[in-house]
Amino acid sequence: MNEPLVRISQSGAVRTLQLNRPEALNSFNSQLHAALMAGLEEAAADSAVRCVVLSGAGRAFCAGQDLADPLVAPDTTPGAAPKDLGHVIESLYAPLVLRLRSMPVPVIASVHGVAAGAGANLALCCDLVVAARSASFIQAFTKIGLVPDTGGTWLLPRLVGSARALGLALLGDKLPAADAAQMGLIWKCVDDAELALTVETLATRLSDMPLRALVATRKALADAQQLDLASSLAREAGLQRELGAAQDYREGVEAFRAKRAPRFTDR
Ligand code: LHQ
Repeated sequence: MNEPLVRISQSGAVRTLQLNRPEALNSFNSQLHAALMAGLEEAAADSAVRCVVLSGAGRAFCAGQDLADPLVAPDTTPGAAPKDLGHVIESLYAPLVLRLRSMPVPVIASVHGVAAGAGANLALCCDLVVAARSASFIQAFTKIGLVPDTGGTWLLPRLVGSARALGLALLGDKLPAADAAQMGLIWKCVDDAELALTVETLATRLSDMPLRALVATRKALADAQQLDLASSLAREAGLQRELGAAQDYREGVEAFRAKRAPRFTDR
């Protein structure tokens, strides 16, 4: 039987989606895009899933777009039309980013080995990025004459500020995970042997939390980048109004007052 392009597993309420094209460092072709999108849709629709972990099989997280894929590989025949990379972004990468950022549950990127190009920004789109010490992040785009995509131009300056975003994007150097954590590009860098357990513990912890609050927090923090203070305050009021009417708020306060652990059920 053929290996699936995305290996899907479930442990408790945690769904793991593992990119599985190790022979090409999990680089994206159309089939991998379709499999990942389907895996995310399935996880989003399944109320038993309360956290998603994204990882890669083999020695890398993801090397970005598969540059050998005829979809993007320049045709060297004289007079051949250029490949429409804009269409590739619009039809594959942009929907993937928007799907990830609108997941009804938190998403953790578990990064070992290299995360390059769209693979780096795919990880950075996740809510929390935990990387093994031997992992690295490469904004590989300018090296092949392109700009950062998969949300990179939006994410990088927000995560690390303009000066560092420009340095990373212009130079395309390999950034070790420890430096990525130190500059605030990712949440955490851990020793290689600790990656699996760290991610598992974090995912279980998130899956026990009030998910609607987590998802609203993700969106409020992102949206606030475009808002002034008064508008952010108004937005916070609106979100508290909404969340304050939900079961998880009642449960959280009741558990606090009863000095017991809460059991959150909303999704
Ligand atoms: C690969 C790839 C790869 C195919 C390694 N493709 N085979 C969006 C839309 C439209 C167009 C274009 O792009 C985008 C977004 C993007 O993602 S652009 C950026 C695309 N990615 C890159 O430019 C990264 C290219 N790869 C590398 O720079 C290196 O391979 C890295 C730094 C990832 C890993 O280096 P090493 O650990 O030294 O491994 P390697 O280079 O020896 O690669 C191992 C194999 O994987 C090798 O194949 P081979 O048959 O020789 O063993 C590579 O050709 C293959 N591979 N990345 N993106």
